[in-house]
Amino acid sequence: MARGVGMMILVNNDLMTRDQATIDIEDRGYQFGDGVYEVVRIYNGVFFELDAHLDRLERSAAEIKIVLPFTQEKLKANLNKLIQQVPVQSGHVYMQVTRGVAPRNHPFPAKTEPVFVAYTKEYEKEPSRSPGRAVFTEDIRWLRCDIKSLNLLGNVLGKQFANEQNVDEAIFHRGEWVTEGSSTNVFIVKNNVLYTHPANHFILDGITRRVILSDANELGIQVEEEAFTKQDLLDSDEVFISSTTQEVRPIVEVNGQPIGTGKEGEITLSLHAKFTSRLR
Ligand code: DCS
Repeated sequence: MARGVGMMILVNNDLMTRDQATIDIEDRGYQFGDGVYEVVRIYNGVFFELDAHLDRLERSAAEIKIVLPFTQEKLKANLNKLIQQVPVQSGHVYMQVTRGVAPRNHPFPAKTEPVFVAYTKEYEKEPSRSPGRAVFTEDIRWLRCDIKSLNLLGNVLGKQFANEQNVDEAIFHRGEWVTEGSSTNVFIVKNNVLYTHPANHFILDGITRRVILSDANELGIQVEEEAFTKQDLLDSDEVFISSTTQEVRPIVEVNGQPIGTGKEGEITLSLHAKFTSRLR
């Protein structure tokens, strides 16, 4: 990331320039990945689904026994200060909280203050939502994928694998069962029924995923939160992925095999249209 002039970082309750923001070498986020994070989209200068993201941040933190060092109200006020200082038209805010700074030792330190950091990014161009391609790869992550943890090695290796094959996403599976993408949730459509993995410890319960499920209900699309296999996915009529940054993105080829007609499907299109209509 460029050290752009005017880039401001929120560190706990204070706004500062990037050069002023320093991270201790014994921050547990740095040494253990001991922390959690969120990415919130900004459309037309406004946070999208901020409350849902802040609730999830609090939940992720609580699951690893970090108590946020401020109330959600205070955090919201701080984030608003951040985008007042550095206005963002279309982009996102990244935020993370770590357990804090202490001499390196696995157990939680007796006393430590969590360290919170947030900064925004303005997109130079809108993220692509053109039909994408994916590859399957074994889900080697731990069994608490519901926690939005800073430990992203499995995700990073998955995305790198996809990049090396010149495709857009790695679709994880445990044995035959599809879980989610390396940074997205995965949906399939078969005979006009929308399927996605249930929100349990095998996946991150995506905020975009929740919006899509509610939109599908409103559109009268039958929804089943049910796990499906790799073969189900290959045999489906439509596949799409969802995330804060990629919204609803059609996947038209997996492991070199075309899905359905090989073009963006109708249900995918209608769900993206519905999603976009929320942003007006
Ligand atoms: N699954 C995983 C593993 C993710 O990392 C993400 C988001 C999602 C699903 C989708 O969740 P949201 O709909 O709440 O975004 N990944 C974020 C990330 O690391 N960068 O951008 C989004």
